[in-house]
Amino acid sequence: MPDHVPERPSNGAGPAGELDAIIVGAGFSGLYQLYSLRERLGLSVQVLEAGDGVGGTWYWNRYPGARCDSESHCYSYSFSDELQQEWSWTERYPEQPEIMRYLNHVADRFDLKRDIRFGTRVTDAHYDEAANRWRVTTEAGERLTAKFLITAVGCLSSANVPDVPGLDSFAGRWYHTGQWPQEGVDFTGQRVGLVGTGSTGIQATPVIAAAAAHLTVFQRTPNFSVPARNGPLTEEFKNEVKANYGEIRRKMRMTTNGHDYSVSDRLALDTTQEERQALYEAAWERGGLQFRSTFQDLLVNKEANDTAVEFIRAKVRQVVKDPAVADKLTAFDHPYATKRPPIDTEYFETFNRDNVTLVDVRAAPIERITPQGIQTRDAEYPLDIIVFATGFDAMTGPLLRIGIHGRGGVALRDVWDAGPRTYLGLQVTGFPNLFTITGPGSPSVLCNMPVAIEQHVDWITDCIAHMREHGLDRIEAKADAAEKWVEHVNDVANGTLMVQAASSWYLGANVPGKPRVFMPYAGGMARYRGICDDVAAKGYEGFSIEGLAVQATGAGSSKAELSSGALR
Ligand code: NA7
Repeated sequence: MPDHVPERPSNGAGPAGELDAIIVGAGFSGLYQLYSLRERLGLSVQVLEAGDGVGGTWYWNRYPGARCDSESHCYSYSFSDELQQEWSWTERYPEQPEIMRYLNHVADRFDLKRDIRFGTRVTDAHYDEAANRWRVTTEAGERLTAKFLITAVGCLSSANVPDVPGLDSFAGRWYHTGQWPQEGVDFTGQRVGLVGTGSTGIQATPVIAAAAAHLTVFQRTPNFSVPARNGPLTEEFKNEVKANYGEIRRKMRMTTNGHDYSVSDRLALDTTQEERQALYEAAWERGGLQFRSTFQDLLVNKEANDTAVEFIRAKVRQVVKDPAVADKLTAFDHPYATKRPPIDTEYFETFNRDNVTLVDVRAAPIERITPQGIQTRDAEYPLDIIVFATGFDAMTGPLLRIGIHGRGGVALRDVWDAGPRTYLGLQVTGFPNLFTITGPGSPSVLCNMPVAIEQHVDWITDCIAHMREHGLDRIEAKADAAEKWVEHVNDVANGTLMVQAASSWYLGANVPGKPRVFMPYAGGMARYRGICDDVAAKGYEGFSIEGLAVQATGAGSSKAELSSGALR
C-alpha cells in the first residue's frame, strides 16, 4: 500500500473520507443495499466496484448464450412498485444484455451511480477495533474508512481457470466465460474447444456451435438438463403479471426456492408409474427449473430421484441420434439436481450437428494444452480458441480474495481454513460490523437470487436502523450462535441428497484443495426468513450488540467517532 496516497473524501462522507458504510460490489445486492442505506436511513455510503459498470456477476458473464435460469418476472427487485410496473421483460428468461439494461435502469432511476466508484477493486479490509472502523484499501492504494463494511460480492464472481499445464504456450486465444471480453468474441471460421458442461457450458454450446467452424465439447461430468422453453412474453402475460405482482411477490417470499411456484407435495414413490410419467412429461413440456419441484421427495430419497434420472436419460436418448454420444451424455454419476440443475435451449440437439464433437475427459483426461490445442490422454484436438466454462470458486472465493482481517488482525482466510463458518450467513465471529450479503450459510444460490438478496439487505438495513435508534455501535456474531448455525446448516444438508454430488460447487468440490463443506443453507428460503425475523425480534439473539460511548478511550478513537448512536 503506497503511503503517499491520501484518504479521499467521498460523496456524503465526512472530512477525512469517513463513511457510515462501504459496500463492495455493484450487482443486484450492492445496488439495493446502497439504495436502502441511503434512501431509508440517510447514511453516507460508498460502493466500490471492480467493473466499469453496474451488474456484478452479469457484468462479467457476457459469454454467448448467457441467460438467467430464473423467469424474468421473478428475477427483479420487488422493493418499488413503480419500478416493477414500469419495467417490461421481453422473454421468459432474461438474456444477459437485458439484465444489464434493467440494472442500469435501476441505477439511473434511483440515482445510485453517484455513490459508486467503478474500476475500483478492494484488496484489503482491516477492522480497527479501537476506532470501531473498517479500513479499506483499493488496488490503486486508495484508503477509505467506514463503520460498516458490507460485502455484496456475489456468489459466483471468482473465476475458476483450471491449472492445466501448457496454457501459456497455446498459440490461439483462450477465455473464461466469467471474464468474457466486453467486445465479444468472433467465432466465425474458428475451431473452438469448450471445457465444462455446467449451466454455462450448456448455455454456450448451441450458440457457439452455430457460429464456429467446429466445436469440440470437453465433458468431465455428464450433466442433467431440462429444456428451458424460452420464448417471447405475450402482452397478456406481462399485463397479468403486473396486475398480480403483489400476490406473485408474496408467494415468492414464502416458497422454498424464491420462485413463484411451490414444490409439489406429492411423493414420486407414492405415485403410479403411469401418473409419474405423465407428471414428468408435463414438467418437461413446461420446462425450466420447476422440473425439480415435480415431486417432494426428489432431493431426499435416492429411489425417488432415480425416477427423474431415468426419465431424463430416456429423453436425451430420444434426442441424440448417435447412441455412443448419447451414452456419454447420460453416464450420470450423481442424483438429479444435487448439483445446480441446468436448463437449456437445444443443448442435446446440438450434438446431432456435423460440426460438433463430444470428448469424454473423464475417460481420457486433459493432460496439457499444446501450442495447437488440447491434448488428452488419447488424442490432440487442434483448436483456434479455447473457452473455459469451468465455473467459479463459489461463495467463499469472492470474499477470500479480499484480504479481510477482523479483531486482532485475524484473517478471514485463516478462520475459514477448514470451510466457511458464519452465523446465518450474515456475519462471522471476530469480524464486527461486517455483513456478508448472501454469504455461505444462507440460502443464496439455492434460492432465486433477487429474493435472497432483498431478504438479506432488508435484514441488514433494519439491523443498522435498530442500532441507530438504540445508540448501538457494534454488532458481532457470538461464537456459540455461529457454532450452532454451522451445525444446523450441515445437518440440513446431510438430510438431502445434495451432499452426494462428488463434483458439486455447492460443496467446493470443483476447486482443487478447497475444503469440502456444503456452503448454502438448504433449509429453504421461507424457513430461513422466519429464523432471521425471529432472531431480530428477540433483540438480535446470538449477536453481541453494544454501544461504545462509555468505552471511548481507546487509542485512535475519538469521542465524536464513538458517540452513542451517532452514525453521521
Ligand atoms: P459449474 O457448474 O461449476 O460447471 C463447471 C464445469 O466445468 C463442470 O462441467 C466441470 O466438470 C467442468 N470443469 C471444471 N474444471 C475442469 C477441468 N479441469 N477439466 C475439465 N472440466 C472441468 O460452472 P458454471 O459456470 O457452468 O455454472 C455455475 C453456476 O452459474 C450455475 O450452477 C448457475 O447457478 C449459474 P465437473 O462437474 O467438475 O467434473
